[in-house]
Amino acid sequence: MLRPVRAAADRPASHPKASRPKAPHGAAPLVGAPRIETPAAHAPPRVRYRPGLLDAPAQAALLQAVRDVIAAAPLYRPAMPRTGAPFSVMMTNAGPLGWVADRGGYRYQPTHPLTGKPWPPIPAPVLALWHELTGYPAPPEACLVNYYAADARMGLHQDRDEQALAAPVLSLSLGDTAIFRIGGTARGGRTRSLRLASGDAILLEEESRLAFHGIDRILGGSSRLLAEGGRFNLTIRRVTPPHRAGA
Ligand SMILES: O=C(O)CCC(=O)C(=O)O
Repeated sequence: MLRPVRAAADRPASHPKASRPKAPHGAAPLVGAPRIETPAAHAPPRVRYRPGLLDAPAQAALLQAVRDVIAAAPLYRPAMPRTGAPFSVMMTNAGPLGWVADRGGYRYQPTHPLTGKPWPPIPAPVLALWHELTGYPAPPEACLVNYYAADARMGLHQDRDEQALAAPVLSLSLGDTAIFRIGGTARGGRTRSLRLASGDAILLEEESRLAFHGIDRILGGSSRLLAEGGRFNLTIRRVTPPHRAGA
């Protein structure tokens, strides 16, 4: 069961915006981000941050959904384009499209790279959260599942393999707390960090949609949700613009 949105407390260029973005459904803007009136490419923008969005039953239900996805589409270790260096993070996907990385590059594809099977459907609770939090008029097409063991990390990067850059990116955390780092839309500028604990959600949208972001480290043992330890992150994205997909 998902905890309801609290009503009152609740690759191209960036799009700087002077005012705070409106939160969907009258929810207050999310806390945890400093007010930045004129975000520049080198400054970390606001992100919508929902600490504790998912209560314990909702986390358990989402974890079971993740385990079901993994049973159908096993976690595998992607590799960096060109060098073939392995990621420290393991990945799988749900949805009509999955994000993959290998020597051939970064891309979306409809099938698992090892099994050749279509990715399983995006779990219902994930679809519900997407619609509740984003207000985007089309469903997501990709739910990337990242698994971080205690020593895994993810370097600063932009999410820019999608054509639907007007759609937000929703990120959900389960398990050990992660130190999330976010900067501006240009590499090398100021960054700031945020702790993402189990049940937290963030949205990259508007001026933060193309912000550089990554995971510095995992605080091993900070959650007991995963028996094996570590952290799952679900990164939920619309890949194609709705008019092209007919959605
Ligand atoms: O694990 C996270 O919170 C971030 C994941 C991420 O940046 C990505 O999958 O592109």
